[in-house]
Amino acid sequence: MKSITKDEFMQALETKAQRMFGRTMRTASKSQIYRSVALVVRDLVMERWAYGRELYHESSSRQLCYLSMEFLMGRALGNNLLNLEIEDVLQSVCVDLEVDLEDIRNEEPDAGLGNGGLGRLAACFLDSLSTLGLPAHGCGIRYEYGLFKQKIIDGYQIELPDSWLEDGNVWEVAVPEETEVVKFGGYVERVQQGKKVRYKHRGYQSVKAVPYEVPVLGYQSPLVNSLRLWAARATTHLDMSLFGQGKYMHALEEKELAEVISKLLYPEDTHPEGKALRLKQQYFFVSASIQSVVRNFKLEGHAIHDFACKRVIQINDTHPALAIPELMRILMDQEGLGWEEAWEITTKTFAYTNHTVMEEALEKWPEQIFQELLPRLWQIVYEINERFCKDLWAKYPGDWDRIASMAIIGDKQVKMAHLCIVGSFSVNGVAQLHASILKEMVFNQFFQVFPEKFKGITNGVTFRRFLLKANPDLSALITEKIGGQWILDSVKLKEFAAYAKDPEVCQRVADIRLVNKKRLAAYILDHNNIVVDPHSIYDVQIKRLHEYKRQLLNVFHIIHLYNKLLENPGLEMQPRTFIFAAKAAPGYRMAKLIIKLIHSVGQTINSDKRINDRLKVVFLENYRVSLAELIIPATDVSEQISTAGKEASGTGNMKFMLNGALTIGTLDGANVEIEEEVGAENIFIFGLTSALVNRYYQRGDYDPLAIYHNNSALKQVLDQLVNGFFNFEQQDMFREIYHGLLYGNGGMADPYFLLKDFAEYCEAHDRINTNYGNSDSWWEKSIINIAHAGRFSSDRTISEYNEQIWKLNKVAAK
Ligand code: 26V
Repeated sequence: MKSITKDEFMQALETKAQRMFGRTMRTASKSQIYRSVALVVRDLVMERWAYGRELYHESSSRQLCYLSMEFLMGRALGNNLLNLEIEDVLQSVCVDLEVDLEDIRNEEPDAGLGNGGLGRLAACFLDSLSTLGLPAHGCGIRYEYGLFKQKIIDGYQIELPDSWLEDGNVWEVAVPEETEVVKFGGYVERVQQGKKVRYKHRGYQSVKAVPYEVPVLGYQSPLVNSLRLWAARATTHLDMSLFGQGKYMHALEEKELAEVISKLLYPEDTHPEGKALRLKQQYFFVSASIQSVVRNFKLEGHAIHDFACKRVIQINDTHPALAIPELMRILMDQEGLGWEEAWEITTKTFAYTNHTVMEEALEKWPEQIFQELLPRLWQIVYEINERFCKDLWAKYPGDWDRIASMAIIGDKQVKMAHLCIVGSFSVNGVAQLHASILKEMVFNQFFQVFPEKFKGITNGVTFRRFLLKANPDLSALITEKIGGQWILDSVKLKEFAAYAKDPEVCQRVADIRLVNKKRLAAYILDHNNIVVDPHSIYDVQIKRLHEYKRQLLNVFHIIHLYNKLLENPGLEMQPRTFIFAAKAAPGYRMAKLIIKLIHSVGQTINSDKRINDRLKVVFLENYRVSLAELIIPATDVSEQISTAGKEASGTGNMKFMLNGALTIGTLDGANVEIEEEVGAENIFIFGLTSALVNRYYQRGDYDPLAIYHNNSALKQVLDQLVNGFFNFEQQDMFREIYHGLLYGNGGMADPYFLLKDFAEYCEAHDRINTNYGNSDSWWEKSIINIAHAGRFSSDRTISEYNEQIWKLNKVAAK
């Protein structure tokens, strides 16, 4: 592959700055330098893309379309530099120019088109697909505003718009000639044509879907896949003659109404109401994607009957579920197929991944909204349901309860997960435990009918972004010791385990960590004005704020440590820095209150001179991919403490392990498999198992109040929530938390078992404290974690999806 020398890069950079901004490198602003650098890199990316696209089109392989409402891509510059293998070139250019490469990188806004794990997983998958040479493209929405920017004011979360496209996006290319039209509303006319019945959609409103493509490079791979993001545009141009008639404003409003569809990413709220626009978004991107997949398929000259041999479509959770009836519509209404054949093709095309067992997150759409917005799809879903219920009736005659609970339409709602299971040939969970829970509990009735569809494929993360790029010094050390093959063959990392007892290597891992910790300390000082000690244990919990993830349990332990230090100032304890970063959904009151509590506790502890800086609490605002890349390499202890059975997989847990952090966690999601890999002595496991959690739910005999009365340390912590300890002026501020745990706020008390797990959690932390004191064994454990992270590479995950579901052929270089 063609590369670029330092002199060529420098020359290209000067030319870009002159032509784009009328500046030399000496007079260009930071933002202009970033954009000039990005444009030079972009030229190289485009060359690869052109060539990679040819490979894609010439390949006779089946192609994958990965449909997702979210792609949490983060920044592109560093990743592209890495995949082009020109980081060193740019680094030396920067030295000559006397600019800091880090400063330049920080000019790029994150592409934050996702809420959390589900969106980031989609981004890791794209990386691995290109790296493995598998022909695929992602399809999603080009949100003008990504997930909100979080500001913390007086301990409260404030949401600001994330206008990430404001200064343009050098990494995308608009392809207006491949625009599709999406139709909403109206009614369906049944037309008899000879023997055939045709359905004509009439009186609809149409919206244009304009694709923007982003190249996805792989590591040492000639294939460049694409991410296609659809933007909504009004179909009619503004008619200036309306201006004279006083109708101009009305026309403007219509235009706005169409374009609002791709305006913003919905945060995943606890409150599902008022979300008709979200259904619109779903159909918008799904319809455009399926239309374009069928169009390109036909352009290749295939017969429609072969569709499922040549295409496979993965749906990322139920959000793109409308793709199933949409393909049915196209096959029947446009291609003229009958129901049976269309259904056969459809059910051989789709595969569905479930990402959560949380009841409130399983999507259901009110019948009426569905019917009004998508009249033709409603008919099709209705028919799918009728036929499915008929089949169930044949299998379970008279078992109405079972049929009612499995139906796709029921209680005046469309149950999207049921539609996905019935309309796909594959249903997968994202970790082994999660897959078992789907089979044995959440979707058990479906498992009994379609056992062959169910699979478990454990998530993974891209090692290129989260180790090679985020932690270059550790990567270099690993490569020095075992060679560079681990970058593409992650299982090779195991060879690093041979160095777990090597004092020199342990010391170097420790030194690298310290440098990363100092870098984070500087960021914390800069952003939070808090001084933290890089020699303290950095104990980190960064993820969306949810009650089931139990940030609150973490806070309780911190308060407990603080109480112990106050009681016994001579206590032997490693200095600790507890670091949080988390966004709460704007409508999720309890989550926001927990953020406030973290700040109040932090304020009290950080300013208490008595504890002599042995404890610090830091909340970093605006959690996002680029911030994760800074925090993870600096982490000693990774908090993965969800209520067992609730976290489908987790992927942060993998990123931390890969960077040598030790996990304190429950037997939940992929933590179970992390323990399998590293062994019980190299992870700090505590708490209820998911089986025990379920037993409590079933029996209804959980009694948090009894635990409160029996554990004086815990009682003290809980009482401090309501006695003004952390907020003297407003003593009742945190009463809702206290009340919910002891008596329940309307529902079950302490439904996530914080009180039950508290004692064991504290004991696990005590073990961490002792272990960190004995530094040899700490670094040995750390190295063992790194060495056994290979299983959690998204390359392994993608290989499994490909073997078990997609069956794509690797594209070879010419
Ligand atoms: C959404 C909601 C919305 C309403 C309130 C409760 C609730 C709970 C969870 C969710 C998450 C929806 C899907 C999701 O993001 N799942 C995450 O997917 C990751 C990738 O598979 C996985 O690692 C995480 O464990 C899982 O939470």
